[in-house]
Amino acid sequence: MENLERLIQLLGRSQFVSVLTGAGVSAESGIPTFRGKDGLWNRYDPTELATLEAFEENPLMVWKWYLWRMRLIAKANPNHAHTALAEMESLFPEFLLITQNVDGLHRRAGSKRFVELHGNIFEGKCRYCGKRYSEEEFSRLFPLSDREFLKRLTDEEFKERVLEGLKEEDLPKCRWCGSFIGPGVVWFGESLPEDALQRAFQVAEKSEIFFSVGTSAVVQPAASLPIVAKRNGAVLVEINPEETPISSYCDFVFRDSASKTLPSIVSMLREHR
Ligand code: BV8
Ligand code: ZN
Repeated sequence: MENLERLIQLLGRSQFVSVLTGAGVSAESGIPTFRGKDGLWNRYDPTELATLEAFEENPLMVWKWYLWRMRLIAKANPNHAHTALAEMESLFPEFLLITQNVDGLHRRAGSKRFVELHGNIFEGKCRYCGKRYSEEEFSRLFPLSDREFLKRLTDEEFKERVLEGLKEEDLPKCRWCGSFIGPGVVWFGESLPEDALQRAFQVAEKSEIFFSVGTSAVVQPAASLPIVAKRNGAVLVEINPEETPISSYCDFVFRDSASKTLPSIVSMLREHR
């Protein structure tokens, strides 16, 4: 317990705090992590499927995988970790949430001060002419991708309509160049959104306390953020039930779930203030 006490003392004196989140934060909302054991398609390796090569090779298979994930996300709700982070941002003059997640749950939990390093799964992106499609535009162009529609589909209907019924000619085509539109996420081998990445590194350099929550800290360049923070004098905090490559650099390690640890940090901090 004294670990938590010490961290609360430090947080009480800090102006500038930032948090990096990964799939582990959404695990308890029922969204499978990348390297987790559950999930229908876990026999595929995301670094295989979440690539332009896979999409060019087999756009139908890639879209089926994404629609399967989008439906899980549409049916999911933010958990206590997301709500704690949304509260946390109002406790510090300078705060930024940097997420690798593409599920939009931080936004739904009420977070305002955040950047999405790897995009948003409900948006569309044409990799050939660069045209972007907002969630609203894209769900009109590709009704199967509509959050409300997906949410209502039973497993049976999803299997019929998508896994078995979806044909390549049903896939969304770009209004500008006619190519297949892909999901609005950053695939392996694709560069991250410049502004979000730049902001994330600037914040990592200035943070007094940097949290790494629910991430295996292997995917670059996001995984360098905790190290950059530490090198610039930040106190590094990891919240993850498992060991990661950055654990040994951390000043505080909470080997526990985010949905337990974050709410206790936030409630103790509120009392402390
Ligand atoms: C780029 C969107 C180049 C897609 C994602 C060799 C060495 C080093 C780097 C590379 C290399 N080969 C290739 C690279 C680069 C590559 C990379 O890092 N590969 C890794 C696999 C080695 N990176 C890229 O390709 C990036 N782009 O480098 O471009 C470039 C440069 C200039 C110009 C042009 C090109 C792009 C990376 C982004 C890829 N897209 N997502 C989609 O979602 O479909 S990454 C994907 O992984 C997700 O965004 C995810 O968030 C992210 C990281 O995974 P985690 O979030 O950490 O999730 P994971 O499952 O791994 O871990 C979950 C953790 O939670 C676990 O630790 C678990 O213990 C914990 N947990 C579980 N339950 C809980 C919990 N924690 C707390 N509470 C719980 N309840
Ligand atoms: Zn296009």
